[in-house]
Amino acid sequence: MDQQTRILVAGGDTLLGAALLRRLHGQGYHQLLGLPPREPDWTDAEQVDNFFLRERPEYVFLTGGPSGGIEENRRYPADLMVENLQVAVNVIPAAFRHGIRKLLYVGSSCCYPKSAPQPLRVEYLLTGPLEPTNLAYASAKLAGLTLCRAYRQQYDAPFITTITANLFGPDDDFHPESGHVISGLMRRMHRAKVRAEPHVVIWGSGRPTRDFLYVDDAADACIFLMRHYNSEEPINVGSGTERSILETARTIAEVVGYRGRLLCDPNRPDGMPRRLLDSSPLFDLGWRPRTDFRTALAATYEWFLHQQMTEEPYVALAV
Ligand code: GFB
Repeated sequence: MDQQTRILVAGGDTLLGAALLRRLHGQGYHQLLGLPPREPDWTDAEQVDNFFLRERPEYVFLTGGPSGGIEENRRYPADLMVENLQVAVNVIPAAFRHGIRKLLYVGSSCCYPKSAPQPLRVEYLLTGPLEPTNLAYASAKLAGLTLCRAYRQQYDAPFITTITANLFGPDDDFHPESGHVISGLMRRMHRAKVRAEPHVVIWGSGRPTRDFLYVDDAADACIFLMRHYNSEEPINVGSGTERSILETARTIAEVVGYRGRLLCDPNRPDGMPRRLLDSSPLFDLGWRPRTDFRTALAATYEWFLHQQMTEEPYVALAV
């Protein structure tokens, strides 16, 4: 992959896709194809095929398909599953038919069985039942991982796959209900600070743990793997660190400057009890995340505040 290579980020409007475009651009890659909003609809097979025919991408990062936090997964499992399946079955075969040089498919840590040993190693995939709160979404992502492996086995296709930890950062969905835990809590704490509210509710028991990775680091890892990894085994992309939701909420409160109480709501689901990726295979290749957690949270909050100022006044008022 050199700076003249024709690169496609299929899903440039997703959290990770947007970060990939930022990092690739920053590293001097000029031939970035189909930048949002000129992306085709990746769920539409004809649009996808025409795009590959017209734009002739050589390298493809496949980050497309919708995702959301635990509540979004509870409300819209069918939509999440269908659209992620459609994106996979459109883009992966099209990439093969059009003879691309390499494809990287991005899976999710929710693909691991609920009760798998920790830290999660790729050999634990498909060894047990999934966490029910994200069964549909995770099944679609597992289908994408399996399809890439099938193309490698049958056609020796140059397709690799990653499993990313819980990502956060600029361009995340900060909606208080549909967002992932960091963006959702950051927004609710900001609102509570502005309104001087005495407490903020943390969903669930606060005890589950997650492996949080700043999205710019995740994007750098994907670029690194595109250059240096070529195996049919998926590879984990995580921070190497596990934090409880309550501990995470406290750090977000410090970054936001919210001094009220944090109350757990056990009526909301916890999701998977623990989720720490074993990222040692990636670290052994020579890659490490660069951004410490608090710095990443501060950068995310700064981005959020900037969005608040530039959004339409009525949206900003709703914090
Ligand atoms: O990241 P998250 O939404 O889902 O929630 P998963 C992680 C944990 O944080 C759960 C708790 O225990 C939630 O109950 N939590 C506390 C909150 N407060 C909040 C809040 O305000 N918002 C949210 N969202 N959670 C996601 C999947 O699973 O993992 C995605 O939903 C994706 O599809 C991602 O796969 C990697 O971490 O359980």
